[in-house]
Amino acid sequence: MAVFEGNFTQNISSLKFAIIIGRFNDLVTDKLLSGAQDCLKRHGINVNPEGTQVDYVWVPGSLEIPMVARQLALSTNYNAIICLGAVIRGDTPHFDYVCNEAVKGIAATSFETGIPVIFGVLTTDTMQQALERAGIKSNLGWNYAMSAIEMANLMLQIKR
Ligand code: INI
Repeated sequence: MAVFEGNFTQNISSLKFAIIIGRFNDLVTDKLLSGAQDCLKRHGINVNPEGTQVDYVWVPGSLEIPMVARQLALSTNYNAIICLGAVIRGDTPHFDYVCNEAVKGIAATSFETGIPVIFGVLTTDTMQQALERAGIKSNLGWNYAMSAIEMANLMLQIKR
């Protein structure tokens, strides 16, 4: 028997990622993106959009993230896909609809395609809480990128 665990050191130069970013609340999503890029870069991944390791796709809001994630996952060009969005309750009466559709669609995409799709959509009551998670206190963009590297490497191990 064996223990499988994703790591942060192997296959680094061959890994490919897509990052999908919602423009809605881009004060927050821009910062999540910076955190994710910082993490990928410090693990040796070339985050330059002109390079071969990370593609970036901007969408209007979190509701559009799942369909784009699905399309990218079906292309099989990526080891993992990171979805970045920010849904803030104070801004909208349809907070719950946007959150539910985003989480359902992202989870379904992972499940259907076998490509790790990381749920990096912040769901908070206030802009203050969102900003605290996007850089004022910590930057969860970093954590989402860590999950992407870990899952990319784990899938390479268990697909063998
Ligand atoms: N999209 C978000 O990413 N965050 C939000 O807080 C939000 N609010 O508040 O409505 C939001 N709405 C836009 C939605 O994601 C779609 O882009 C839009 O409905 C067009 O389909």
